[in-house]
Amino acid sequence: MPSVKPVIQHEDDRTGLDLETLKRAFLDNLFFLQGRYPAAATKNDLYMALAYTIRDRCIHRWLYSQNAYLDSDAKVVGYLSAEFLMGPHLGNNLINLGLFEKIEEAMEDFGLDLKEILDQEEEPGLGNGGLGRLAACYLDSMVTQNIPAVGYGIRYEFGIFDQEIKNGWQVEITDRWLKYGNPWELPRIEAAVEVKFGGYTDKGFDENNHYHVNWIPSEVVQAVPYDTPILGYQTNNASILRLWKAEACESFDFQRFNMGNYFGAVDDKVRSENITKVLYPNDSQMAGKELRLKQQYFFVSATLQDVLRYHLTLRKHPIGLLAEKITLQLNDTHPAIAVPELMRLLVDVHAMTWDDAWDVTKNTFAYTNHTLLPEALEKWPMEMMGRLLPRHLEIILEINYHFLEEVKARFPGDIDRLSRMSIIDDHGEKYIRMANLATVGSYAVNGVAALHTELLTSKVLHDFYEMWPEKFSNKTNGVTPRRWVVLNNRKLTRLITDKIGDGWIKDLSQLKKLELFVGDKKVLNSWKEAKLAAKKELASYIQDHLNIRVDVNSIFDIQVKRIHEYKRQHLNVLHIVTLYNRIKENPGKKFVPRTFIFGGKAAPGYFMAKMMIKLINAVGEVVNNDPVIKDRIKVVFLPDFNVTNSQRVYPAADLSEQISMAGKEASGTGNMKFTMNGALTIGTLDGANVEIREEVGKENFFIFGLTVEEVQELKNNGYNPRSYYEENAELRKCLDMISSGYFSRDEPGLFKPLVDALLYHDDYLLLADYQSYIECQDRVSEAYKDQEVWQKMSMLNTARSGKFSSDRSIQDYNDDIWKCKRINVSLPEYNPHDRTNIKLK
Ligand code: 26Q
Repeated sequence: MPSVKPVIQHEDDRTGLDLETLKRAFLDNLFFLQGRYPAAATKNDLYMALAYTIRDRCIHRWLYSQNAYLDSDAKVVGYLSAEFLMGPHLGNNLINLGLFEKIEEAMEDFGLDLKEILDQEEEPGLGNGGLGRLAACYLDSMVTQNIPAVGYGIRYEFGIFDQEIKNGWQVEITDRWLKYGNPWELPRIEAAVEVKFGGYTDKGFDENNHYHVNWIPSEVVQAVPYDTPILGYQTNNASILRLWKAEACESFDFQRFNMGNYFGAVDDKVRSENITKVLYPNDSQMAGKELRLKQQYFFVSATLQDVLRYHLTLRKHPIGLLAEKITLQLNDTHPAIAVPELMRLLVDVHAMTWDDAWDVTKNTFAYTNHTLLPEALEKWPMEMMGRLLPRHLEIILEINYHFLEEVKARFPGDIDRLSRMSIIDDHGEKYIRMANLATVGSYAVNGVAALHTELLTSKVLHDFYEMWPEKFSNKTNGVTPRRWVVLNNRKLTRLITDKIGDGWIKDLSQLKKLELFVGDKKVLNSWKEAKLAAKKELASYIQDHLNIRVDVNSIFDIQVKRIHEYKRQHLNVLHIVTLYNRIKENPGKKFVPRTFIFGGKAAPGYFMAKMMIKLINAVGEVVNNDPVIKDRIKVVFLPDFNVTNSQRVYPAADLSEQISMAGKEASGTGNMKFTMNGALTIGTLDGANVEIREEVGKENFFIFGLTVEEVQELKNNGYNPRSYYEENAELRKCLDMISSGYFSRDEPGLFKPLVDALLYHDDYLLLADYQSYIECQDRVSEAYKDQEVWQKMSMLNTARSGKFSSDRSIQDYNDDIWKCKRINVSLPEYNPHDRTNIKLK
């Protein structure tokens, strides 16, 4: 790198936004924080230096925002989530600060490529998929809309595993995201709190003759908060994500050490730290692991202590005012143990009466449900709860007692209803039903898409809906256009801004203005160019990483999401095999070429999902190398689908696969990212697909398959998958080939269990939806032939995607549930000699 000319300092190095200031700050950080001369800097040094440069600007905004929150005394949202799938911070912060282009230029001046530096960042993969990513999008939108908010979660040392593909199979590799350090977080050792586990409760009367329960734990663990500043787009407001790490209470148990039990002492330390070691890699499946319950209670207890300290000590409010000043949103039932924990704190620690405490508690929490799958609804064995959290079990039983009294009064004599609504499931081994607990303990309950909420209130939580209809509402999910369009699709962003200005980035409904241009051939052509450019980038990534050559003029047909039977990646495979057979039978016929792209992780213990990955790769191996196919079909499995990798996928898609069995996908959010980036959707009437179709117009959406009602009817009448197999020759041929080893020559019986599951159970109705899917795909290919019409449809998809901004979702949450006042944060110039404008309370 060339040396920089000395410049006269007129801006503060840590907060200034001029090109020269930023360059100077970058070099200073490289020298003083990384200890490097530019000539010796590694890529990681360059990344760290730039990250610290940007972090300073984040911290500036965050400290002033905190101050503004305290001054205004406004109601604050705590967003409680066991997962935050943030993705890389640097690029996103550059976008939100409006510095992306300037930093690109600064790096260019040094002879550096910003892209390469951005690629250095190891993303914090602290989530499984949709639910975790939703929490991240919601933080972005809450901050952007100046709603005072804090995200609370767990600082897993190992996030979601990295996926490698070996011989077509998924292999899991430990995610060591902290290996090179994390420049975005600030540990707050002094704000650590203690979390208790186990032991027993002691009951009696205190000196004032008040009944009092004392919990004597058998284990105490430290919770240390790590804070990451979160910026909004074009606002001075900044917030934090506070993640808790478990540490041993004392770094060493000296008593044991003195008694000569060195290993016993170290054991305790290891046991404590285990609590936040690893994220459970399950989605849509409940695994009743004790450590998982410990994780949940650990972060919830630390969070509530933190919240109460803020409320009582920092803001000096009376405890009874908690619900007016703070609202706690539960991201699914994972943090639902917060309900009895708050009761415990109010009654046992703050000496409130049960009734007063219950009043505060049920007005503090709001609960979002993300699933209808019965196997995914959380329930914990009562025995385990009693052993780990004896006081909480007592409180849960008391909550349940009072609640069932209320039900009895409302519905006298309805024994079945009592048993359905009870927080305790006592059919055999007793369980705590966390969804029931969360519903009873919250003032608002919502589903994540219109159809999902409809099914929630009419089925899964119907009894609760009958009791408290006013508690329930729908809040359709959304995704942040800052990361999912502005950052990951620079070309499209420039094109859109060129035509309609940049107001759409903060108000996505303004994309509607694009409709004015659908008749403009020049614009349509630029639209096509932007898509083609993104396809070329993805194609070269595929070439470089997987050594597969794909045709950028083919339809990029993409299904990226967790691998699960209900999401039906294997239905997509049946389409591929169908096309393969058609070409083989008629090699000379004209055919619209397709590139099938898959990505996604399977839960490590989910045998069938792992088999589906192997099947995709096995079919790819045959199809990609068959000379008769002549490159007309390619199948690509992108390994290690995560936020980073996904960002080059959405912009490149022509077709978005959203093909879950109707009634199973609560919402989906990938579907929204594709739509914003101009992909057309082939989808069932499931989750938010219903609303996407409504918005973009049914003529711009490829719909197929059974509806929720038809699924129900078919199942009620005794579904027989074999009859579809027998009656459909094309389908039969596909299944026979897979089953008999056509795609697994070395191991002919390999896929038989997968095909048998379809022939004998087919819980997700692939065979019933096959014909409708194939016909719909034929319409897609036909439509793609007329590129002008296709580009118009693509543009209309983007133009009409405004509803799916997480800004709209957050507005809905705030208007109907949280009712927080927005705060205007001013950002006085930081002056190191005059800090009187920062009050430390
Ligand atoms: C539960 C117990 C023990 C271990 C793990 C879990 C666990 C972890 C993660 C259960 C579920 C999840 C994640 C669920 C999830 O991502 N659901 C998705 O949420 C999205 C956001 O609302 C929706 O769009 C998707 O439809 C839904 O599947």
